[in-house]
Amino acid sequence: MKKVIITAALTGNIHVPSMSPYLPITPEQLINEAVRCENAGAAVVHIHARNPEDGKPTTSINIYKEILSGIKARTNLVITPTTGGTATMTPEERIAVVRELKPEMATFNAGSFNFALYPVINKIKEFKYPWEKAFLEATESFIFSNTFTSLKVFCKTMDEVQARPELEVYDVGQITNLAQIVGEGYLREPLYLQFVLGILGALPASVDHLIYLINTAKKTFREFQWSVCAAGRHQFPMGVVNMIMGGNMRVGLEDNLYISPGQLAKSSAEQVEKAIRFAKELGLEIASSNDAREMLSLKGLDKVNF
Ligand code: KMH
Ligand code: ZN
Repeated sequence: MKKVIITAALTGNIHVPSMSPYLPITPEQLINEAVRCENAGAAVVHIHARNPEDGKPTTSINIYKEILSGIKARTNLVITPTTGGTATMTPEERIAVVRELKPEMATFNAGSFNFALYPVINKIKEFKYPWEKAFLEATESFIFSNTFTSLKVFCKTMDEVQARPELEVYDVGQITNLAQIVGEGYLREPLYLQFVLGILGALPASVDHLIYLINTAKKTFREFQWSVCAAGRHQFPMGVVNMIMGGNMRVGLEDNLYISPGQLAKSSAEQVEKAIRFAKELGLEIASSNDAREMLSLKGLDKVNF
């Protein structure tokens, strides 16, 4: 029986600290959260770094190294750092975390699109840090750029360090992007797709959209595995349907700050526990991190550079 890989995305670079007191910011908080998520049954953690002083997303390789080596020292988790970078970074700068730290897996965003967060500004009563409001406002004119040129830069670097790309697909056209670079020999099957639903600027979260993405991928690729992550209240409905469809599930405070309507999650581990309860009720088995390594043909934690 296929086992289900549960990924925990711990903090992201979307939510600002004023949205939840439980959003982990410092390396220590992120490492402790990873330990909780492993104990709850997660196989993979997805990592963004933040400035420990004020929670502002950072691309500091030193802070990434501190977080990743701290998680490696206390868990056996597969660690997937982001290559999302920031609005002003070049592809080379965004992929530096992979070139330097040589992780087993890293994110790979499969196309360009508006990535807007500004509508949440009205929901935040008081901003804790001066950077937060401007950061959210800036997304009104933000295009998340992932051109074919930058996708190929990412492919080359991930190949060089044997990091598996976790292919973030936010819309159906990005499946065609991936097919194009597979066709040009930059990317090889079997692929690991992460369908990302509910981002303003890309595909809204709904069952028919999820099924449309899965079926389009089945028509396009011979061999792939997939997972889903969905923003906010869509996280569990999309995840459970996806597990029934034979896919995997991502949870975590990066994608959703709540454990149930109106109730903030105190930890991504609470969402991992809830996802595993659903999976078990569906009669599904949970993949350990070593199962995930086997299922995704990862190089192993002994071959990373942190
Ligand atoms: N933030 C999510 C919507 C990445 O980190 O590269 C998708 C994501 C992408 O996690
Ligand atoms: Zn991310």
